[in-house]
Amino acid sequence: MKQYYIILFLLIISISSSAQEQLLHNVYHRESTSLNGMWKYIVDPYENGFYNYRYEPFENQENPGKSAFFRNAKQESKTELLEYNFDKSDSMSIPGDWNSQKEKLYYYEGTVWFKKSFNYNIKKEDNRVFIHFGASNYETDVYFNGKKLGKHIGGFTPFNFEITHLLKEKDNFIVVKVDNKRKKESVPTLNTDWWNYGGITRDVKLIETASTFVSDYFIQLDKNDIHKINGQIQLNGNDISSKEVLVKIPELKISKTIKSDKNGVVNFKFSSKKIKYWSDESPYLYEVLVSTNEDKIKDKIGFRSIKTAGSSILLNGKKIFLKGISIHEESPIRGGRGYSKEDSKKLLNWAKELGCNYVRLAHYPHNEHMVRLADEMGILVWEENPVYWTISWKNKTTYKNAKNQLAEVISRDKNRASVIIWSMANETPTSDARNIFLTNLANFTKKQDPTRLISAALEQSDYKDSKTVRTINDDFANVVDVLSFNQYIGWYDGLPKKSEKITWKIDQNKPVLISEFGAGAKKDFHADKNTRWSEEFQEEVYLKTLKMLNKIEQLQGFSPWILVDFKSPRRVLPEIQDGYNRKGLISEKGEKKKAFFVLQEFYNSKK
Ligand code: GCB
Repeated sequence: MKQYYIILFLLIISISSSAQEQLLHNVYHRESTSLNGMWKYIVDPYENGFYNYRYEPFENQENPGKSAFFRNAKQESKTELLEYNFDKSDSMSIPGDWNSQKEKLYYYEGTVWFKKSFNYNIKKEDNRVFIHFGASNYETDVYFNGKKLGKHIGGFTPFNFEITHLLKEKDNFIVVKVDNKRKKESVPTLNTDWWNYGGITRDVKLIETASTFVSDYFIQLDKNDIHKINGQIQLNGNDISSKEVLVKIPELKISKTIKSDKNGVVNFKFSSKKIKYWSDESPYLYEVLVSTNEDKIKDKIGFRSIKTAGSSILLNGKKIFLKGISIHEESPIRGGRGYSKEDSKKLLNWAKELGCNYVRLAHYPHNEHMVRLADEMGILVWEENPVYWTISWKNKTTYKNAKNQLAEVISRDKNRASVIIWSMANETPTSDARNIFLTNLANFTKKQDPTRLISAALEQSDYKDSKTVRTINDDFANVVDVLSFNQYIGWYDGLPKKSEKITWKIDQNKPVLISEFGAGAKKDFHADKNTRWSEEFQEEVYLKTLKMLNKIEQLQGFSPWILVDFKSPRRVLPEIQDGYNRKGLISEKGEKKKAFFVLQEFYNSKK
């Protein structure tokens, strides 16, 4: 008999949004069935599936979860009035944004309804089944077999719902409403410099678990003792108290059975003098197994420490210079939103070829393949919350939303050794309200994950009245562990030679990481180094900027803007931009520009 379990435990490590259930960790190593493939869709710009003709939602207290399109309605009699039919509608590929799949939806921002049908045979009678979305942009309402499961807000983080109690063997159907309308109070807000790809943009899976199972764990090196591994495990189900949980790291000869507390939580500390530490030079991953009598989950986890000391960044106690590049999540293979392992591999291979040991994943959480591959390839990672430019700093719902998106990415990636920095925001104008907002986010992050560093891409300004000295004058600089800022001298700010005159006076005794610099260039447009948009101009900006920034005493790394040209509706200059931000070192067709080799040489010669 299938059972309906109410999830009632305290959320200790990862916190999911109020609207949906606790996130299942490590979905790529669980028993699962992919729902990727062709999904039916209905474009609904006026949201007739959601609101009646008085613009009142069909869904209300008497009718929770009701909408006009929530059923997989079929015309059953000649007289029935039905004004939609999923099965006769067009299909598109999921995962995948609608803008790059359907020409008519290229600029579309609004609601699209999706439907997928499937049969399912449960593997064991008391097992449970969840539906898991890697991401969907931006607001997502999920209905299953005619019942609403819940809603998720945020375009770049995972969410899941339990469907055990509604699942049948035949003819299940899932209906999903996805709305990517930009809104002032959203995170991000109305204005960004990237394409607002809509749709179910990452993998969709059914995950089958035992009735009580290991839903989450956080296993990392102790921040202050590199011979200790700390862990916390969370069980989920109605039999979570005093349960025996076995944790094994076979290669370290660790194997220990520990009993859970009444909340289904297991805490442990292991000591070992034999740990091979994960690093960019030697990205060693250990097989870690967590099991109960009914459940077993496996992961590959690297152990490393990351700290700052004065202006240094220390990886496993050793100073490291971060040779990085910024990356947007666009597919270098198909164009549009990236989601696959192949997309990630191509991007990270280019970063490696450039000489990078570090990437900034801008400006929102990228898909899980990216960080898992970074773990394998030995690439350090900066992950970022989409608090970008202007946000409604005083709006409580906006804060809750930003915090929830951050909680979800921390929950997903907390066991990835590659991830060393959580970035709170990008280029946000200073004000009291903004400082409070970001400081609260930073405090929350430290609580969720005390093992990693906090940063944000800040802005620079003139030092006092000087026209040639620059500084960072921002109260949030006191909160971050790593002081990062974007600067565009030579592009938005004068011509390349301006950087010869600029010096930097940075008073904070913290590591400085330049989160952005760059210039636009159209691949194969050649001219002299003073001609905008030429590869030579971009090359000159790189040469001059690297020289200027390299003199900053606290400098510990760079992530120039950006690896590949990317789509942005702000970039409309015909024959040059044609809808692309051209600051890539590589064109969208995969061709390297001259500046690629300047940075490559710099990184190859940098110790
Ligand atoms: C920035 C932003 C980035 C833009 C870039 C640009 O400072 O952080 O999102 O794309 O400048 O190209 O203007």
